[in-house]
Order: sequence, then structure tokens, then C-alpha cells
Amino acid sequence: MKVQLLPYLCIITTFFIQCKQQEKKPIYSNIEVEESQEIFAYDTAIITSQYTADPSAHVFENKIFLYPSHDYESGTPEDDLGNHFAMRDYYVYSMDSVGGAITNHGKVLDIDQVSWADKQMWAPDAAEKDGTYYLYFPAKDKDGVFHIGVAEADNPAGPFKPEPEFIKNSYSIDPSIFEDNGSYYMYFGGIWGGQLQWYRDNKFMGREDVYPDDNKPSLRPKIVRLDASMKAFDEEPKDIIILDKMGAPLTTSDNEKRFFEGAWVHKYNDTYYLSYSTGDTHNIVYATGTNPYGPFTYQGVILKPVLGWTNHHSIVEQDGKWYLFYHDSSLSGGKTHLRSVKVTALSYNEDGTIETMDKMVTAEELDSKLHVK
Ligand code: FUB
Repeated sequence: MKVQLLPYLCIITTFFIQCKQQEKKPIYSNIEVEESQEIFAYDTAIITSQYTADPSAHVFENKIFLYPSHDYESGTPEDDLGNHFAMRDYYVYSMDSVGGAITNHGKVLDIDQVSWADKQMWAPDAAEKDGTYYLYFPAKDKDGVFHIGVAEADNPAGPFKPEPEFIKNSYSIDPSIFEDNGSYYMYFGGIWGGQLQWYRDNKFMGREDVYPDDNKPSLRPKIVRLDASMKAFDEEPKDIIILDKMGAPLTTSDNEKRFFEGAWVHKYNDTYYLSYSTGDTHNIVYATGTNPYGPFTYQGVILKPVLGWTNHHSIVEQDGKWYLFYHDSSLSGGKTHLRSVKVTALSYNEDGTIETMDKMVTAEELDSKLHVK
């Protein structure tokens, strides 16, 4: 009797073990998933297993998905062109809601899979259309020129399959996607290492850094509508005009306010908010308008400089609460090219203006190892 029962017992035990394993299996990804045990708090690094930066956050399938850059130590010396940001792959993270455990969905795209790309996979973003997910990413081609590529997945956690060529007529860096009334728009551009200054009217003018004179309108972020395939531009990219409160365009000398990189658009109470980094003055600022193309009117600072040279953000709403995802270099003890994603609540005033935040980590806080691994 004992002997006859044994195979059945084995089958039943195996069945229960398999069920248990299936329960744990990720619903989103067909690759390994690492569950973080960490329950994070506002303004501390929310991912500590690797360095992450440039967080693009979106709510997909009722969760917040994060599409950050993946910083690592390449040993490349620091320069004004950002060559020390030598990233080579992307990972995706998600959380049910801000403050909960974070799931690392693993590597979703590697530079070796992208035939046209040579180096520097910088700030990405993602979008969903008709159940398909698209990852947009800048990288330098073999000639050292930035373009924007696109990769596709059937779920928000990837892995993403890249197109063999970069998006035709794409250039510069920091794509972000905003959907409005069924149309998808890409905002892009960045000066200095982002190469926007090599172009005029979407034409490559050569590798010389040419900026408008100090009293002339500064270089502007670009907007372009994507076509139905989500993999091509549907029009020529256009300049986004940013005006001061007197109605005059921001000029090159307005470098506390003018666009540098990292454009992001969101909508709140029928107003369109364009936010971006001022780069060498290290603020995240915003301007408001009445449609995705602008013009936008400068309003003020959202986030003052953080620890590290770059400041890069995204804004997302979940269940009526608004969040600012950003990064700083506190986890690496201040190394500019080794950044970590953080999150905080974003507050609007009655008139729709956004409250300014200061998240600079003091030397004392760094010393106390509050932020350092
Ligand atoms: O992460 C590399 C570059 O640094 C990004 O593309 C910029 O926005 C800045 O954060």
C-alpha cells in the first residue's frame, strides 16, 4: 500500500510546488524578476541594487512603471559633453503605488541588440497604444551623432525588440511621449552634449557648437507628432516657443529659465505643463500653455538643484495624487554620473502653479549615511 501511494504523493507535492512557483511568477515579463523587499520612503533612493537616472514614469495597467537610464562606472573621464554617462542598457521597474515595494523586471534592451547604436543610451521614455508598448531611447551612432530609436513589446515590462534603424529624421536626445486626444507627440532635444546646437530647422549644420546670441531666442525643445505606427514622425519637428510673462521669448542669456534638456509634458485641469531642466543652472522649471505645441509661458521652478550636475524628472498622476520622479547622486556619495531615482509628492496651488521644492542633500545627511548604501 505504502509503495503504491508514493508516486501519487510525489505528483501531488510537485503540483503544489509548481502552483506556489506560478503564484510568484511575474505577470508582466518573460524574463527573471527580482522582487525588492524594500518599502521606500519619499526622497530616499528607491532603487538601490543599481544606479538609475532620468526616471520616466507612467501608469500602465494600474501600476506605476519606471523607465530610467542605467548608470554604471565605465571609467570614462568627466567632460562637458557628458561622455561619462556611458550607459549601455535599460531596465524597467514597477510598483503598485508610490511607497510600495518595487519590482525589477530585469534588462529589457541592450545596446548590442541595436544595430545602429554605438554608445551612450541616455534618457528613455515609453508609451502604450492599442496594447503595444514602445520604448524610445537616444543613443550615439557609429559617427558619434545622437539619434532616437524605438523598440516594441507586448507588455509594459518588456523585453523590447528594437527597430533596425533609428527613427528617420530623429536627432538629439531625451525623447518623451505625451498622448493627447488620441495623438502621440514626442518632445525631444538637449543642448551641449545633447547636440541640439548642431541643427537649425531640423538640418544638420556640422559639429560646430553654434548658439544664438545672448539677446536672441534660445534654442528650443522640439515637438513632433508620431504616425499611426508609433515608429515614425508624421510631420517635421517644430520648435516649442517658451515666453516670459511679458510675452517675449526666453533668450540665450536667460539661462536660469531657458530650455537645456529633459522636456516633459503633462496636463492638469485642461492646462498643458511643459517642464524641463535648465542644465547648467540645474533647475527643473515649467511653463504652461493651452495645447501640446505651445507657445508656453514660463511659470517658475519645480525642483531646485539636487546633488550632482544633472537634474531630470517626470511627473505622473495615480489615483488623483501627483508625483515628481527625479534623481540625485546621494547614493553614490555625490558622483555625478552615478545617480539614483527618488520620488516625492507634487503639489499644485489653487491657481494651478506648482510648489517649488528643494531636495538638496546636505553634507551632514550624506555623512550620516542616510542616503549612502
Ligand atoms: O543621463 C544622461 C543625460 O543626462 C540625460 O539624457 C540628460 O537629460 C541628463 O540627465
